[in-house]
Amino acid sequence: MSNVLFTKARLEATCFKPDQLIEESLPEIAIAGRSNVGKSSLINALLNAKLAKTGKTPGKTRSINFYTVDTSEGISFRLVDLPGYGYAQRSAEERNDWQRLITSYVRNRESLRLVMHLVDFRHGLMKNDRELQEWVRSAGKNIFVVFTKADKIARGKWKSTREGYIRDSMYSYDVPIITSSEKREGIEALREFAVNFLKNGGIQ
Ligand SMILES: Nc1nc2c(ncn2[C@@H]2O[C@H](COP(=O)(O)OP(=O)(O)OP(=O)(O)O)[C@@H](O)[C@H]2O)c(=O)[nH]1
Ligand SMILES: [Mg+2]
Repeated sequence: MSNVLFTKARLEATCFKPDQLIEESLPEIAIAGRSNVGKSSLINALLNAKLAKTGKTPGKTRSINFYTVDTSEGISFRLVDLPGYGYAQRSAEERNDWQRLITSYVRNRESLRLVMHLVDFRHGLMKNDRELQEWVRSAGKNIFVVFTKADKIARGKWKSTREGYIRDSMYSYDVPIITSSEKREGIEALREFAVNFLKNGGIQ
């Protein structure tokens, strides 16, 4: 496949409560991960636009944000930016709201084909990442791990670092892609993966 392009992207909706979710008219790929792992930055890199708000302080994204994307391969889909987890400064009430919003989205959303699970390449899976993997799988959804912030690790160590994480009981639909939004690494490979996945219908 030649270079897959995301030709058009727009923010379709911002949802703070389960009853605000938009209609399921396109296949969806959600971006999940710990606060500050780089979810919104990766969305901007994929869309080649500054549509998602990013920030140095964790807990930047509080809502589920739906981006509608057209591609050069003739298919359209939605990229869904989820609020991060594991942000200790949050009140118990906020954490409960997060849980309710995300679990109801992931469990009930039929158009959700894939959860891209973003993991900081420096740290690998933490306890709450493993919990996420467990309950997303129990909801019957596909998980694909994407490593972020690879620019923080020497390139010569990329392969062995990834192998180490794969051996350490991590679940991923395919070999995880290593990315850096800052250095635009792995972005084209990820676009291609997403479109191929959607084309193949996302085998359960
Ligand atoms: N070095 C480096 N920093 C990055 C990269 N991607 C994101 N960051 C930084 O990490 C911080 C968090 O990025 P966000 O994209 O806002 O993270 P998020 O996962 O959306 O965070 P929440 O919305 O709080 O859950 C920002 O300061 C980014 O500049 C990367 O590839 N390399
Ligand atoms: Mg964010």
